[in-house]
Amino acid sequence: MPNTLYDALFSKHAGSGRPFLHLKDGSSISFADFLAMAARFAHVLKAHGVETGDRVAAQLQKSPEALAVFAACVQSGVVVLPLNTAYTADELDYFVGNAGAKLVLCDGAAYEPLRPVAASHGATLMTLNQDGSGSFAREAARQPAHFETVDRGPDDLAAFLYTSGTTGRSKGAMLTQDNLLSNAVTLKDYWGFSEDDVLLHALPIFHTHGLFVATNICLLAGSSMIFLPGFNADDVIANLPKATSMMGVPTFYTRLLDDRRFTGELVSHMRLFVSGSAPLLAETHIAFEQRTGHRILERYGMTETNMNTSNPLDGERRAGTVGFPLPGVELKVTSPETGEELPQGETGMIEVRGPNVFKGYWQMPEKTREELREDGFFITGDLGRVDERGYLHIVGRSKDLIISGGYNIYPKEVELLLDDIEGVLESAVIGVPHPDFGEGVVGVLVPEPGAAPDPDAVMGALQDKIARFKQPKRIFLLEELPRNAMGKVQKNALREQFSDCFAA
Ligand code: MCA
Ligand code: AMP
Repeated sequence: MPNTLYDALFSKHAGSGRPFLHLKDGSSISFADFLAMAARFAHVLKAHGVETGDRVAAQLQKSPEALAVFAACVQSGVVVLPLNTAYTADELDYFVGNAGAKLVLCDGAAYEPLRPVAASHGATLMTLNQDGSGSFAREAARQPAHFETVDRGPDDLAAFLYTSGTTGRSKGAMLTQDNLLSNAVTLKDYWGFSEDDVLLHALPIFHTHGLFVATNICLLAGSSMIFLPGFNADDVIANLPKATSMMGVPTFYTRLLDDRRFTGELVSHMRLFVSGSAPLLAETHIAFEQRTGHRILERYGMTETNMNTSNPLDGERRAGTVGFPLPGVELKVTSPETGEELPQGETGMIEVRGPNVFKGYWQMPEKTREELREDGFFITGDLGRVDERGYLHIVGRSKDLIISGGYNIYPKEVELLLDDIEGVLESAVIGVPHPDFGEGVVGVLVPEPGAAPDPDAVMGALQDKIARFKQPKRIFLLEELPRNAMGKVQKNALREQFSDCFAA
């Protein structure tokens, strides 16, 4: 039976003994073995009553098994909900409830905290550990290595990725099979991926970059991946000689440049370095070229749209730009006030349309209408301009968003929690330059009259509520927040005031 995404990414590798994943311990997993693992997982989903169109939430440490859960969901016609391993049980409670997940997969260490969460939403909870053990794996071991693929078409939902909003409430971006496939097809060609490629994969696999960009391109092209559990400079440097290409967030590249073992000689054989998810400073781009002779290829995307623009593979890769709209993607720059398209060269809101653009936010029609126009253009919240040679420059964001080490933090979500803490009258959360993460989160608090909140106690209060990467790395107390005549907090003034608090 046809299943658009499964057929394109997976089934064509049936029976292939070629290596797909090279693991840190030197072993590898072939395409055929990977597909067999996914098929066994698909049987377990079915055995637990997960049906076509149901949602499965997966908060898993990176492993071949975690990746096979994605494949199993696609093969079963199930919507997968990959979740950042840093999210707390409180955060999971919202995602599982909002998505109506039928099954939750977690690491053994998270089983106890997540038990009440799953129970309260009537979801089954099973474990799958990084070493491949756990209740889900145990059941899978008893299942056959073949699963009858469920019929799914291009417009059927494949994944929900949650993205926080400026109101502090996370929204489930609904991505169809074709959203994912069309983008992978475009990128594979645009970046020239083939069976000869070996991609060094050190990204997490619960976000677009590591899962849909890196992995789907490799599956489509038949490339293999050096599949590292995370970014660690020692492991990356040890494995680069075996790779042809690498994808990363800017922090990967600044960390490599900080390491004296990272030399031009080490990577002279490499074909391609790609950066995205956060702005790559022009100075990093230049330092990288000076050290290695390679120009990093920077591209721009979003959870809701997959990849929109890219610098070229052949042709000039311009530092400080994110390149051209990808084939099939329409891009315009509009007035944030009127929505009218602006003349070429002017700065405004970046809007995009194409097969890559998502279908809306799960059960949030109003939010969807605010950001996705009826004519199909998505209002990105990023401000940019297209230069005289057609390269897009991202010059800022109209949305109040911090990007730290490639992870997004919506200040409103953190401010709502800070405001609830005893002794805190109000708060402002800002991002300021950070030498490692690009931007670092800072919390500015105004105490209630007579109160003096202790920063350690404030941090303690956030501990179980939100992921560590969203928590302020520094807390400052002010008597009042700077406001403009309309009473709006002037975050620019705060960013200025605390701009060097992470200075190395
Ligand atoms: C870890 N910490 C962070 C971050 N990561 N804090 C802020 N921002 C972060 N990104 C915290 C840890 O909890 C720890 O806290 C402390 O910082 C130091 O951790 P460290 O060991 O240095 O971190 P790490 O484990 O080495 O991780 C850093 C990392 C990682 C490798 C840069 O964050 C990462 O893999 N980022 C990639 C994110 C990504 O894939 N984004 C793509 C999203 P403490 O010590 O206080 O406990 S998809 C997307 O954006 C779109 C679609 C796109 O265009 O791609
Ligand atoms: P997310 O919601 O996690 O998908 O993050 C998407 C946001 O990351 C975009 O709206 C941009 O603000 C930012 N982003 C992604 N790639 C780049 C890039 N190359 N340069 C600047 N910002 C980027």
